[in-house]
Amino acid sequence: MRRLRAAAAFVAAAVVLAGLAGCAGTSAQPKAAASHPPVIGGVGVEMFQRPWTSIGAECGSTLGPAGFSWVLTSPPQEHITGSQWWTSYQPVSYAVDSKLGTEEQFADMVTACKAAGVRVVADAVINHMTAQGAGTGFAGTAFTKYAYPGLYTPKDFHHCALTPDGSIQDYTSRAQVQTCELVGLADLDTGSAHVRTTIAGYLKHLLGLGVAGFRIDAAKHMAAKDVAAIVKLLPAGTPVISEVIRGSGEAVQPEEYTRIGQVFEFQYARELGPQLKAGVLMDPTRIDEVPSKDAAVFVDNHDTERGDASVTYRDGSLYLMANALMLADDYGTPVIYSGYAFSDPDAGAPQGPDGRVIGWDCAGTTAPKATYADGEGVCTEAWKSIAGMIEWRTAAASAPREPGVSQGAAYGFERKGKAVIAANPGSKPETLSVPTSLKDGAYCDVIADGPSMKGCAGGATVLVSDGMARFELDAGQTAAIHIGAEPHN
Ligand code: LM2
Ligand code: CA
Repeated sequence: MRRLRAAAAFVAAAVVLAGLAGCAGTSAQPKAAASHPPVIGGVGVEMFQRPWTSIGAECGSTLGPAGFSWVLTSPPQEHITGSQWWTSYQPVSYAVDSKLGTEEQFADMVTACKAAGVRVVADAVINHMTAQGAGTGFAGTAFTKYAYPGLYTPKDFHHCALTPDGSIQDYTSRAQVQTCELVGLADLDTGSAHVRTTIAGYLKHLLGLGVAGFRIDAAKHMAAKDVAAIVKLLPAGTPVISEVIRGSGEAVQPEEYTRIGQVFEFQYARELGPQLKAGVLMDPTRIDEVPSKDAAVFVDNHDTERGDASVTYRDGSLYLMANALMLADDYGTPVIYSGYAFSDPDAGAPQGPDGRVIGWDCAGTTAPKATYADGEGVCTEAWKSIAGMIEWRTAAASAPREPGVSQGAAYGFERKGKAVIAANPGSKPETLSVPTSLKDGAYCDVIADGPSMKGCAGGATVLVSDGMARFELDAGQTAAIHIGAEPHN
């Protein structure tokens, strides 16, 4: 056992060293840049279906002060009309005019966010256009499927003959996944020079409006070499995060895209969520996950909260716990998710008579609620526990994650010498002692009280003595302390 562990640690160290050797280099080696695609880093938040004016306001009031580095917006381009949220994923043109706002509002949001130290990442829907056969888009552009004025004509699309209706059926077939239609969405021929330049033109336009990078929607459905060719047309250093939903046995895997940028690692939540639901937390296995530097991770996103996510806003304290554990981890770039409550998975965010989403304000929300009305914002980004954990994460910096300890359902771990977290996903109170090298004293609990710099406001503390952080945890409670959360002696 001991030998095995040592061997595993040795391999891990060797991998880390190899990684360092690859990027540290000895200076003027232009190749080094190519082996390390740009990473946006820090902590991000997906603000799903939030109008640009709402995001701009929150950058100053909430996101900047909480320490978020970037915000992921919903797709900004013109789309089909309708009340469902997913109209955003059926582009009609690349005009920045959508249910979420105008180009001017988009630019104002970017300016406001930049002023608050928050970068804007846009969701780039570039694999396809509409599934809808004909109509007029949100900004007034008339279209038919495969013909989008000023952009594309039928020759710019794959017209796959591999399935009876041209839609993807078999995910073990690379050709189907990448050249047939995803749920009937007109599939762009991303191998063509015209398509690549047109897409890059749109993305450059967004960069001109100040965005910092992109989520590449449905990246799995484009050959990695096509995505790479498009990204290559953008200014060097533009970070992208490819959405490649990992599926075992599938032809296309996330690893193919890590030379372009980070990928969303879906496996992370698939491992963490069920542990919380079962009330049995364990150290992460990292099996079937890309290396940390290549991963963007999340507890849920707009698709998985409507799909297979085990833990969502509906789970209150467990959802908070999942997000806190993700922020405490030393793996990947964490992305918090903030959407709205729904009972109908198709239901869009509340719209005004003009079809624009009305938006909501999270000032005043400081914690998860027991219940939400349909359409009500969840406001995860405004929870003081999240801001507290971003502070905790900054304090933990690059300190490694120590092996966890358990007592009953309670589980906790230290980021060596810097910070300790403990969580009780069980149904009764637990006492847990976590080994730590923090000095003795009473530390502010940043989950209960938010960032300690704001003064340990509620007075919740955790005692450290004799090399142990001693947690008393109610059912469903998470607590976290760090080296900057001044001991109160
Ligand atoms: C994504 N990532 O790869 C997005 O994260 C996901 O939200 C998108 O699907 C998808 N890819 C395409 O961009 C969403 C939504 C689908 C919806 C599509 C297109 O999850 O349900 O499909 O957008 O709007 C809808 C209907 C579906 C219908 C389709 C075509 O829900 O039943 O399929 O339109 O009419 C026949
Ligand atoms: Ca495709």
